[in-house]
Amino acid sequence: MSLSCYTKSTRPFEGQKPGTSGLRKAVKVFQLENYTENFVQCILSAMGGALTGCTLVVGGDGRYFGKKAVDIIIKMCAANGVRKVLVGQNGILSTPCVSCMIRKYKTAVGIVLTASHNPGGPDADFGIKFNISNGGPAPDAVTNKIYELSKNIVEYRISPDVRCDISLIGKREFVVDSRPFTVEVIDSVEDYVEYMKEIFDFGIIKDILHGSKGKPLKVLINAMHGVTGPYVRRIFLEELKATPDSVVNIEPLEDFGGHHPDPNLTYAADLVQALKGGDYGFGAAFDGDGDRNMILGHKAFFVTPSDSVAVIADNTDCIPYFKKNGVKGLARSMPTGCAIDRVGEKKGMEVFEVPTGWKYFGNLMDAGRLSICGEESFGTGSDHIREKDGIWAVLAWLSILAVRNMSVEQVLLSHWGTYGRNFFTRYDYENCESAPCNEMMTALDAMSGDASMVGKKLSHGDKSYTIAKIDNFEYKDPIDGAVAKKQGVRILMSDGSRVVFRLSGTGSSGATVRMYIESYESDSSTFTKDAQEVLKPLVEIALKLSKLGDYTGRQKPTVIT
Ligand code: G16
Repeated sequence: MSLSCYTKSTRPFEGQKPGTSGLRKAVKVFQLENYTENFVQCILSAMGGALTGCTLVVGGDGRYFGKKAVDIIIKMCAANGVRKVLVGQNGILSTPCVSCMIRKYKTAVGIVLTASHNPGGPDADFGIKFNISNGGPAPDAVTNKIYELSKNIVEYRISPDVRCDISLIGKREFVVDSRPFTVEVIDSVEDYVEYMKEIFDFGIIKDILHGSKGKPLKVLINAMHGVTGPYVRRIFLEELKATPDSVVNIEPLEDFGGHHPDPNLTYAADLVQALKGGDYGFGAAFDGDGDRNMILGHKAFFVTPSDSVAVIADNTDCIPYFKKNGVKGLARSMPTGCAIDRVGEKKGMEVFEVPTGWKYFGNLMDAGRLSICGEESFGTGSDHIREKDGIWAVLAWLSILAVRNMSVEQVLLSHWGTYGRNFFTRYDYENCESAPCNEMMTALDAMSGDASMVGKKLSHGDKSYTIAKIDNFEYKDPIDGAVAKKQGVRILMSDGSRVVFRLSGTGSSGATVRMYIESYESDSSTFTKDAQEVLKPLVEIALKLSKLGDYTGRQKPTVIT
């Protein structure tokens, strides 16, 4: 029997503009009549002719409203001419896994249902992200097109009788408007796990976990009730045979247990506490959708994400994937600490500085100029897929510890010994009022256009810095020439220290101000100092210069990393 399609009338909603990584709003907003349908139709319409007969991957981080969204997407794909939908069992697929599957099955596109590290549940956030055929987040040109379509949408297409139980693995065949339409529910972790086994040598990782060459490395992996739970179970418990107490919070929950699924020192405080106890040599946590990671060593020795990617870039000989494919170039987002630049310089490799957003790495990878990249926002990854990848980062670290036979702290000390240390911190002021934050950014932008700022001396206590350059970061993609303007105000000091201000593009309401502070030290006596202590004078200078406290009314940040 052929199922019917219907065209439903609708009206545009304001603000369906994708941010740094997809459209993120409160669940209650996505639940408004036609809100989700409108946005999904705009994604499908933006594909134009590529839509007909294509295969689409869909899945997400398991948060509240995910299953409902999968159902809507299946029904709308059926009515819009998509040939096949590949969906993770129960709607579960990590963001890196979606990227892996788009590439493996050479499907046209993917839709990821996640608000990443934002809290989940009926009163929290939801998100929809569109990934293109290289497996990466849609670039600005595509998301702008989706946004433009959303402003004028008058109807969407849906086939309400396409019903599919996504808890059961297997293929369901339908005929919709006389066209064949397939939904295939697949195991959420298998393809990803197989790929990780190709990239890494699981044997050497198993060896350090079990101490075949010395004392076993005791690890604690915290999935924070996000999507990585099933992946952690399969990889760490079943493949690497880690002891059951090596993993915690591996049941995905629709509200992440009421927590922020954000792997940083504030929101993953229980991991930090557990590591401080001294029993573990290695700790890691992931965010809701599994693309972010935090790495800790013995006694909660914190590896900044900026250092983490630099260390991986410096130790590629420990990872079979890079031994086989070589390393073509390195990159970081603009606010990320510059430690990786030093690795690139020493190894004679290109190092790219792109705006915040993983989507900016995709073209460089596709062009064969970039292999390893990272962001200060706890994102680390490589050209094995086109998303950042939390579990990949942990397996990379464990490979390095195994081959080098060192602790996390020893790896860092040795790295700083070679390259010097880029001290880095980020202050977040979350959920501020938007208007004054915009005013602050406008004032900083004006400062960046004021030539008299260059050469200005700024002091706090006995520390002084001189402004060498101040601008609002602009990026021209070296591959397609696309230009991204006003990506954050950078204040570059004559000694290489940096202050950066930008507004987050991932919040669901209000404004979040991010202030990034970095300074470089080559004197080894400073390497073990506390970053907050070293950076304090520059923090004070940045706060005074920006008048951040006056604009936001906040005397303290919400999160410091
Ligand atoms: C997203 C992007 C990242 C970006 C991060 C922070 O991560 O994929 O590339 O660095 O947001 O963005 P912002 O500073 O604008 O909040 P995720 O993990 O949220 O998808």
